[in-house]
Amino acid sequence: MKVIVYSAMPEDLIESLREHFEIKHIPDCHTYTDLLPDLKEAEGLLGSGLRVDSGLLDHAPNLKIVSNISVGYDNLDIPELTKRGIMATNTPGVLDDTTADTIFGMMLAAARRFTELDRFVKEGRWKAPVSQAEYGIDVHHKTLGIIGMGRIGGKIAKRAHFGFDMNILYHNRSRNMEAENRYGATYCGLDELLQKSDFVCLMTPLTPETRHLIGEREFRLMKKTAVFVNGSRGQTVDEAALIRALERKTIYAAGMDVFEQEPVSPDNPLLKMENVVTLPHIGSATHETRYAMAKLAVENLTKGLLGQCPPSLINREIFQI
Ligand code: 8YV
Repeated sequence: MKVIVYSAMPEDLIESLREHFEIKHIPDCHTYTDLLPDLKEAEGLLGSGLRVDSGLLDHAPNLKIVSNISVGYDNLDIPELTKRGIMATNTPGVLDDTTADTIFGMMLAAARRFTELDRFVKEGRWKAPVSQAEYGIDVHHKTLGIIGMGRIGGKIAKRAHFGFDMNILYHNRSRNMEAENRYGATYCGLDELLQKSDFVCLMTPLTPETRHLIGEREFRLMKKTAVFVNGSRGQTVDEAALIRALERKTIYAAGMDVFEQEPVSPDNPLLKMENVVTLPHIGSATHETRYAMAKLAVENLTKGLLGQCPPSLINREIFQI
């Protein structure tokens, strides 16, 4: 069976795949056209970020499984894969703590102005003890609003509750009783969360319903002192509205790990703003976690192609066909 691995992958995991499959490794793949010579015979596709829709699938008549090395799977056309009887898998669970750490880092950096003041020191502008001009705002004991209380949201709530004594509000498709019972999180509507939170943390998956979930109206509902952090996908926020909100000081600061266009354009006004912390989509990017994600993706693909149910199968109906 032929498998295409289209992202960088640790050598020991490539070797474990070679025990069962013929592997074509194309680590520098940008569009599916880079895979065209091999797609026709491929039964498995393993990697992260590639758009998999009918454009690709029409060239892959033998494909049985697409194993995504990420928890988000907005790059996959799930209905189309399901219609064609192709399994789709992702990597939930193994990146929750690391991503929650990143979110807390961004909250602290934005509220306490770490990146701005790091430049202040390195550029030789620190000439006297700091004054009010360099003060930030506290994180501890504030109200944190989490939009999207899934696994990662739960880990953010855990840190907020036990580490920072924060009051937690959340908005989600369904109630998360673990977050309520263990971390004291209170379920509320989106508008109430936006109005009451000092920190607004966006963690929803990107779906047609969450595209531009946060825009002009939502920024206006937030406090003038609010810190907004996006750890989901760039498209969940109307970035032009965010830029206006920061320019007009409708909110205090933002932490952005994701952008509408990635890699972000050097002309993006967010990059010129001192009160915005920007990261290059590193939510899960540690050696340990990226290895764990790749390992789970390999397990998903191997089980799927060897006739067992992959541990993180998204379109479970495939297995009932
Ligand atoms: C990266 C992520 O997009 O898992 C996700 O949904 O956002 C990230 O971990 C991805 O894995 C990049 O390689």
